[in-house]
Amino acid sequence: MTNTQQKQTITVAGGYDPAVVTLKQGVPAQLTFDRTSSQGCLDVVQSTDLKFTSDLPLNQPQTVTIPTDTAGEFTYSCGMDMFQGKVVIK
Ligand SMILES: [Cu+2]
Repeated sequence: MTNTQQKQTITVAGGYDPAVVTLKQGVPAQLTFDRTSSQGCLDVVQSTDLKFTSDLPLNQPQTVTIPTDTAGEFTYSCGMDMFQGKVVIK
């Protein structure tokens, strides 16, 4: 991993895989959500903690940039907060 950028792809298919992503503090980060199944109600992903929201059309990976200034554990979820994933920044 370089110190200039970090990227992680999360597969969305009846949940989030991997469910926990660990990122380095202070290094710009992008998460790409790849929704590969119409299962569940995962067509929106959102995070109040990480300040993003994105529609997830089937089989069209969507990339969001997230802040990594603050260390800690942050959650994101589907539009109805039924499925959750976690980002750990340290
Ligand atoms: Cu939901």
